[in-house]
Amino acid sequence: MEWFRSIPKVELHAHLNGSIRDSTLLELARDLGQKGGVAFLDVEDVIMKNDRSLVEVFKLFDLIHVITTEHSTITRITKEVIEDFASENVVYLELRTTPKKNDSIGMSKRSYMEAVIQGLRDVASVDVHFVSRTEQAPSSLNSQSTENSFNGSAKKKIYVRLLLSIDRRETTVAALETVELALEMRDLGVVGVDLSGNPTVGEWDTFVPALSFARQQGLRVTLHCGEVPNRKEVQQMLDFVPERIGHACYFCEEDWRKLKDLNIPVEICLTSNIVTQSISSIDVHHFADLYRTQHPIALCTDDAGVFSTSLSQEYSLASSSFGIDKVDIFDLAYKAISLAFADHKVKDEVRKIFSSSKGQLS
Ligand code: 6MZ
Repeated sequence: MEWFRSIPKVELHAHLNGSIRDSTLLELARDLGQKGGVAFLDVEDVIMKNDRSLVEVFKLFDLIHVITTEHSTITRITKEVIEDFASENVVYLELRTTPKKNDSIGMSKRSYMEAVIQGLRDVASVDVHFVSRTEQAPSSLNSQSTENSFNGSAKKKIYVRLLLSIDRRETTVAALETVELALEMRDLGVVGVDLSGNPTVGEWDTFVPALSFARQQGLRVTLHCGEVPNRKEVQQMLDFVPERIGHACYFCEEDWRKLKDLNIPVEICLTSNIVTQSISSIDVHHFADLYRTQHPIALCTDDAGVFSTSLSQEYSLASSSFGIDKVDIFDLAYKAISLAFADHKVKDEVRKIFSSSKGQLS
């Protein structure tokens, strides 16, 4: 494991509320339990459970969202999630989260995202670079942004970019609101939008206006695709030609052909797919075929907290399950850089970090 931790890595599919440390989640649940907000013992059981079906995972997310409702909590978990990824040498992180509106505590989608940005600013143990487009463009949100560009310090560095998720429970109007917010927050490192949430809920047509608008405006789009069997939706999603998709568990021959013809990169979440039983066992995972045929792929955690994994563990699992040696594992991690939604300048910087780490191969 030590070697897998030590190499630089790129994380492209990580949900904020799925990546919370167990210790933090338990602490927050205990606090809320004392206030009578949840029954702590029940919550503890759910949080510490190891095997979860997809249905249970979405129940858990509803519970997590109750526990993490406050702005200050969103700021705290963002800070910790960044620290955790940086501590295992993730040098570029695309973090996704669903902006939430909650009138009872005065939370708007924008104020939710401001709490996330505050979490990025609060990280002190590593240098966080999260400004994407220009470091001078003034906007109400980015007045402190230049402070977070790298300035020659010796601290560990992590580039962070954000994706705003549209939850499949949302309406067309709510989805459009998220895209508008993403556009307003480009100067703070928002590079794209994601469609996620319980895959058995919602219809593709509901989200097309928002996703098309995002694309028109130059945002990148990634979709959770084929996480449950849904032939028609997989075809519709592939016809949309997103810049990336996540999962691709329930694909038929024709879907694979289309995906490959269109060269759409796939975010691969091995542990998540096995734990939720979307894939019956690692040896039949589609990673093997995509890797062998050199299709663009990136190993990702999905929900490091919920699935008790880390990006290092995902690389280690791929190596041991599919017999990939260190040189090729390093190469797999390196190739994920080109699939990032950040601009070329950032990707070049990340490539430099990889080049200077090549010594770790010997
Ligand atoms: C689909 C998922 C997911 O956005 O509140 N999410 N959506 N499939 C998955 N595979 C297991 N894992 C996480 O993070 C949690 C939210 O991300 C989505 C769900 O909408 C979940 O509520 P945020 O930070």
